[in-house]
Amino acid sequence: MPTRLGVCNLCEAICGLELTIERGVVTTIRGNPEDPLSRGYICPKGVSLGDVHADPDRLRSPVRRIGTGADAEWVEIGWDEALDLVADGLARAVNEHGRDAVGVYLGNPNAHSLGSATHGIAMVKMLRTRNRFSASSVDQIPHQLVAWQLYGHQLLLPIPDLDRTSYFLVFGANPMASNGSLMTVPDFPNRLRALNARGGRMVVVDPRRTETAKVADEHLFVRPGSDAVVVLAMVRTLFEEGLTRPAPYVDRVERVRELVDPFTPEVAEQVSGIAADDVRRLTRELAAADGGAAYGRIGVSTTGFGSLAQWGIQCLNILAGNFDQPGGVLFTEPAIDFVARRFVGTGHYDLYRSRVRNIPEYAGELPAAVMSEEIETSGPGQIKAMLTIAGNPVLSTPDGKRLGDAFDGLDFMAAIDIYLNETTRHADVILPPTTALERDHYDIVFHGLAVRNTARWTPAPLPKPAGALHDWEIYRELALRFQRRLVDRPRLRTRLKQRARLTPSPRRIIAGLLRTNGVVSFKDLLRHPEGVDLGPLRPTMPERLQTSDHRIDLAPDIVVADLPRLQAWVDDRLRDSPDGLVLIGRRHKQDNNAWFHNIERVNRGRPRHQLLMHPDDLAERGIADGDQVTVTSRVGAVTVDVQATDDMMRGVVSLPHGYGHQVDGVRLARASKLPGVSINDLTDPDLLDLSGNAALSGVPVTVTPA
Ligand SMILES: Nc1nc2c(c(=O)[nH]1)N[C@H]1C(S)=C(S)[C@@H](COP(=O)(O)OP(=O)(O)OC[C@H]3O[C@@H](n4cnc5c(=O)[nH]c(N)nc54)[C@H](O)[C@@H]3O)O[C@H]1N2
Ligand SMILES: Nc1nc2c(c(=O)[nH]1)N[C@H]1C(S)=C(S)[C@@H](COP(=O)(O)OP(=O)(O)OC[C@H]3O[C@@H](n4cnc5c(=O)[nH]c(N)nc54)[C@H](O)[C@@H]3O)O[C@H]1N2
Ligand code: SF4
Ligand SMILES: [Mo]
Repeated sequence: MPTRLGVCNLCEAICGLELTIERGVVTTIRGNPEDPLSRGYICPKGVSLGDVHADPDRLRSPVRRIGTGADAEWVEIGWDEALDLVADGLARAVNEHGRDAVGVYLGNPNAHSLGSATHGIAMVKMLRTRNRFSASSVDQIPHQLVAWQLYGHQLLLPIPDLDRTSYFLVFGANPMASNGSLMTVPDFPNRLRALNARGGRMVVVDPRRTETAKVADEHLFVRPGSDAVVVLAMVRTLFEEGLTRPAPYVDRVERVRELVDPFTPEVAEQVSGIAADDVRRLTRELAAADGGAAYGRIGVSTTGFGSLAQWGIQCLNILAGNFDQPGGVLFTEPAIDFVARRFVGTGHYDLYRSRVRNIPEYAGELPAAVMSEEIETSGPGQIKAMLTIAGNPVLSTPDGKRLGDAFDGLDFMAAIDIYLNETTRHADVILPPTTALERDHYDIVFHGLAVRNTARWTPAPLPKPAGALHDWEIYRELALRFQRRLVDRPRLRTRLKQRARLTPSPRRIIAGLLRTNGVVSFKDLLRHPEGVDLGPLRPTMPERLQTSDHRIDLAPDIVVADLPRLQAWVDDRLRDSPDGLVLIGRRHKQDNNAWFHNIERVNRGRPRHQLLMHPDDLAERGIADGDQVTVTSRVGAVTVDVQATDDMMRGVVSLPHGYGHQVDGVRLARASKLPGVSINDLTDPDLLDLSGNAALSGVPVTVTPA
């Protein structure tokens, strides 16, 4: 049976695959045991990748919408007509209302497509709009802002050395379900087993006893949104107990000591529910470990104090002597160094602000949480036309329902997407690119965030169908056609440079980048399609720092300026401890953000859409397990089944994100069979971190019988 090697691009674990292909159809997918990073691991979603390719509901040619709402009809059109329509719609908005009249949202799969890295970024730049949004601001902007401030580049992120650590302290992440994030770690379950086998420990801090918490040595419940205080109390404990061991290239350590002084373990206990003694003990354990790593992920970055929490976690690792140490946290040395090469800029903050609410930009992006108001509010700079690329923000961003309504008020909307869904159904035209198995892949992003240095070039395992376009070809065509229609075009020299950047294929770009980097050649990668091992993470400090003086300022002004707001939040809670319920999200192994719910292989089995709630919280409200409840927040209400479980902390309820596929009675592919509601019809666009990241976690709600 013919087999081909492939790669799964669904999540950050980037597992290597072995596909059996019969007459153009993928019949089985296995993990590739020869892959030096994923070592044969695969999860249920990876097994189903062929189902996306074969899915009859997937769009295979451009479609144009005729009519609106439930009466809308979708008509297939040719590529030339479709690209012209989109270029016309976007250019008209700019010509009539100025460049900010086009809004663009980049969804999560962009991070997993080589074409989006090599050509998508360039196309978006050519739109020259300030109304740029992406999934980053409902995800990891706090990490990026802190990395930029401490290390000089927003993507220079220290990665836990999971294969050698002896103490792994996890805040707000569930790698048993998510397979790791900002820590590419395929085969997390086995790597964890190895950690245990060498006598190491994993401690999980989470408001839910998650799949990861259940296999941890210890789990501590934490009140959502309070991690910043816990982490700063740990930093304070390091000082108090004389456990700090900062490297010589770290500045302003004394300033940090002063700043964290108000955040005692006792204060942390009161706001978080974690006992002061535990705060002290965890600190000692982390500091005493021979290679310890503190790690915080989306559960802490999507809170009102995500940046302070991420800063605190960096301080913990740096001060406890775990930074740049084997077994601690280290920077990667990817074969294509996107940091040193400035594939994306170093980072910037508050160069301009959003028009309606005056929220600072971060790195050229405005928060997704301001998208609706920028579409709805008339005046100069209003978004009149929108382009979404591989995103479903109606389900993924706060108050998504309102965003869907806002989309209907646009003059024009286009989507580059492989499905008709809650977001793309508002578009006038949808442009579907080839899918992951039909395109070449090199992971510029996630090799650079992985627990081991590896490199891998994967030629497309399936051929490009006749008449199809790769995403990078769509970006190129769209960019050029758009620009041709502009009244106010850039100078010829700029245009020629842009065109030159869009011309070569991703394959040629990767070959070129590898040649100049000299770590591993493109030829080597062609000879080893399973991937090339470049070894474990190594100390690189201080040379690797991207700060101008090659030093770390541990108390960056932008970040510490948010401490008074945290103090006020703490004071509030110390005055009257809130007894209301708060809502958090969750991920399941079988879910993939806001899509994949029509892939039957992963959606058989028990329903998993329920609101999870502690039995005592239910009893208090006279609600029984399995009842229907109405969950209400400031922005909306949803009705959903409830499931009693003492895996939830008291006072905290949980819904998965990416559900709620039945919109206004419109049947969206087969996904509409899946029950559930959208958590983001409850999340509040007013709740933001300093960085503009949405505080999706810890949203105040009430729960009543439906
Ligand atoms: N409440 C709450 N909300 C959250 C989260 C949470 O934890 N809680 N998580 C947030 C996070 S971390 C993220 S990253 C976002 C993700 O949210 P989004 O950025 O909206 O991304 P997805 O939900 O993955 O949607 C992917 C879209 O891309 C399309 N697609 C899939 N593959 C391709 C492809 O190859 N090319 C193209 N062009 N399109 C493709 C799919 O059809 C789908 O429409 O959600 C965020 N929203
Ligand atoms: N199976 C699957 N895997 C995925 C995805 C998916 O949709 N499905 N999405 C991918 C994406 S886009 C991302 S960004 C990553 C995210 O990867 P992870 O960060 O591992 O994501 P989650 O599983 O949502 O874990 C977040 C955890 O934070 C907890 N939490 C919520 N609020 C708080 C809080 O205030 N404090 C603390 N300490 N914990 C809190 C939640 O209970 C949850 O267990 O996963 C990726 N992998
Ligand atoms: S863990 Fe699963 S979804 Fe993630 S890359 Fe591996 S196979 Fe794909
Ligand atoms: Mo994400």
